[in-house]
Amino acid sequence: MKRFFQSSVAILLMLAIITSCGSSTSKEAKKEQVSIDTGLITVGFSQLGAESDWRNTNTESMLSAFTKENGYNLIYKNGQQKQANQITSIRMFIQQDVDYIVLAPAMEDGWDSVLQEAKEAEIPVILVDRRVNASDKNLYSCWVGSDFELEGKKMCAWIKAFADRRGITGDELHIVNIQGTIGSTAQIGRTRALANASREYGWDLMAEVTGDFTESKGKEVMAALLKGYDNINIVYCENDNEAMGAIDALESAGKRVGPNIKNGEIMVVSFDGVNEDSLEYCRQGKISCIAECNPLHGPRVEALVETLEKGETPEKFNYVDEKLFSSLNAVSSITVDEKEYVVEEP
Ligand code: GYE
Repeated sequence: MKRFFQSSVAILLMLAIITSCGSSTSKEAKKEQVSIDTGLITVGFSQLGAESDWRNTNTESMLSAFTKENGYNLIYKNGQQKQANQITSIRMFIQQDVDYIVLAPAMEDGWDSVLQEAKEAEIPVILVDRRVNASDKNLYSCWVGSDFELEGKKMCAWIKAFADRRGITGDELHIVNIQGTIGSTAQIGRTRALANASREYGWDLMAEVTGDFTESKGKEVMAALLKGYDNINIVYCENDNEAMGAIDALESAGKRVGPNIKNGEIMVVSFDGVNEDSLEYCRQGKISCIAECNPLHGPRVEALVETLEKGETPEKFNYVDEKLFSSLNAVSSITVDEKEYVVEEP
């Protein structure tokens, strides 16, 4: 493996200043500072942003796996939810001749050229969390993350079972989807699962609008949806931060949030299960169901690097197992693709 960039001892790189991250908080800028020590494996990590609790937990997991004690120089860059920033970071990693590039891509499309550049520089790329839609799968060595469509299918199976249990027919479910960042794997999978279930069960899926995975946008979008539709009884939020924002908007508009849709409550469901506040909402029944999305990928990515260091080929696609949380006792388990999932306490 190449170590040529590491020949000088402890070069302090103020990377935050070099690239266009004017909006970085000082905390983020601090995370982006790095000192390069000789003899360690250098990893450039392009994180897509800091939009959610999931993301922040994921970043922490990466930072605590790729430490000097574990044998790594980690160059962390926050892309601020912009693909252009991530492409700039990857080009910088290539110039610095890092040993590995880890990419958590904002969206799926548009990575071919920069991945080709990394390949020509013989730097292996590991994808984490979301995926890329590359013309050639050999442009990256492997991926680790969640099955986002499965998460969505589990959620829809839960909604279906819940509605059946309460004697609510499909056409009585008036749903809005507050989507994640458009074009990201998490959004594509979760949206597809809901659209397919709506078609299959005759649910009234009235609107799909992006909340960009943030609390503020979730709130804004929910307020707008309430102006457009007066019969919403299910809000499918593609992450917990959006759900927190949506609940805020619903309550500010005088709506009651909860599972008793027959009695006029509006049911909120979401994804992640990382943030303590949303888990608490789930315990209270304010969020009726959460499909877990596990962000603790640091050690998993490190294990993939170790495999590559040994000259071995890791599995191309590495999925993590995830749960389903609800405090309502109406549904104890659901089955998706012939596999049973027990609904657990949040
Ligand atoms: O669900 C959301 C985050 O890609 C799995 O991105 C990730 C999603 C996660 O912003 O909270």
